[in-house]
Amino acid sequence: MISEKISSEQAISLEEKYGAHNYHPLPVVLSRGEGVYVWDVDGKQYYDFLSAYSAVNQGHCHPKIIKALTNQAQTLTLTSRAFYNDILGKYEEYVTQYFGFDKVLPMNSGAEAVETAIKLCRKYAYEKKGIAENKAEIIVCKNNFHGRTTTIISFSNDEDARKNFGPYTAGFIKIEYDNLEALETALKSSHTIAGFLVEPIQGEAGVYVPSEGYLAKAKALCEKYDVLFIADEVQTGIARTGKLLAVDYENVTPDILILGKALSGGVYPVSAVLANNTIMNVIKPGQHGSTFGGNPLAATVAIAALEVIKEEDLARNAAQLGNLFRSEIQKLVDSNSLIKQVRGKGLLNAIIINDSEDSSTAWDICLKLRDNGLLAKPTHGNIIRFAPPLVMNEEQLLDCVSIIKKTFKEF
Ligand code: IF1
Repeated sequence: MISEKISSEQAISLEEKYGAHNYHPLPVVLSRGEGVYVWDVDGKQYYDFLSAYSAVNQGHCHPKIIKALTNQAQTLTLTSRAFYNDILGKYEEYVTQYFGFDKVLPMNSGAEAVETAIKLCRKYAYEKKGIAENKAEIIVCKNNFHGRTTTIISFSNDEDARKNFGPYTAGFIKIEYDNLEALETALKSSHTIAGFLVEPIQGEAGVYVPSEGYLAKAKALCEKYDVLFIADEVQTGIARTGKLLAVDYENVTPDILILGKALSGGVYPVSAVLANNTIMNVIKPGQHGSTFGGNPLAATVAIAALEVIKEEDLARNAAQLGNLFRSEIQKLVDSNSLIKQVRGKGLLNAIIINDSEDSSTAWDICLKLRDNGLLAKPTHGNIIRFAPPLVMNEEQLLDCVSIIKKTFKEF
């Protein structure tokens, strides 16, 4: 059954009939991926300019990561944490030293890691700061995206993400993103604030890069008011923005660091929460966990995925190609009234289409880009995200730029 070839139409109708309609995918049916390329069921080749929302930074099916996966998969995939195994401790040492923290709490999805960070922050507030039980508040930013669990959408202001999923979790204060005054006002407003949870660049909101110095000053304010600075680098981390972490641009060390997506190179769900002992040691046996969290397969894959980032110097490549991409697209902005702006850092970029949020222009452009051999997808209405795998080379990037220019000319 699975091995039988299937047409695009068949694949789409099966999903329509048997799958929940929680997505509206671009009409293209992929069957193979390698490096910066994906192929559809008819063998047509595309550049992948979404990278599975920045999960395949290392490129599709990276040989080193696949080898690690297949070897471990034939040896030991899951022990649960009821017992020790010979992989997890090695991974915990590797990943904590890689990012410079004392400890890691391994989870699976990004949302699970965000939930874990919220629980850790609250528990620390009660047990180390003496905040009254159930009174802890966490400051978050408007237009945030941290995942899809009930608690996380409780502090979302995206109606699609939160409507009719109530009742909502309490204990969150929303402030303007990239606004230090708003942050200080919130920090002053209450003595029960436990943490500030922030994306170093707001991805889903449309790749909003905050002002220079925002992250460093926000961290300083958190220190001043003894509040934990929690960086959600699920999308911006793992070299995507041209540094290992987006916070590295401002030499900010978060109190709690959240990772996911490309932590596994898109090969397996792997996420992680990192913190130092004073914070992480508030978690005692039996107080948090997950069946698959930190399993030998995930741990082996994550080590390989992180080694690739260093061995292939993907942060530097992302920084260089990102500058080239934005300077090339800027020429298009200057010459084509359809594009208002290009923005981003490293290879996390977006272009803003000169049309209303609810127009289908961005979608129509993505359909044309698909016809021209490049896959991308709008985030909100009129914003198209461009995030290719970080293994792309200059020739491929310039080829993509010419596809984008050609497509916009057709509009
Ligand atoms: C969808 C995009 C959205 C994230 C940040 C945590 C998570 C994500 C900063 C949760 C996940 C994914 C989820 C996916 C679309 C995509 C996404 F910006 F990356 F494109 F939605 F914002 N923190 N982002 O970006 O991680 O539980 O998904 O592993 O839900 O539609 P997850």
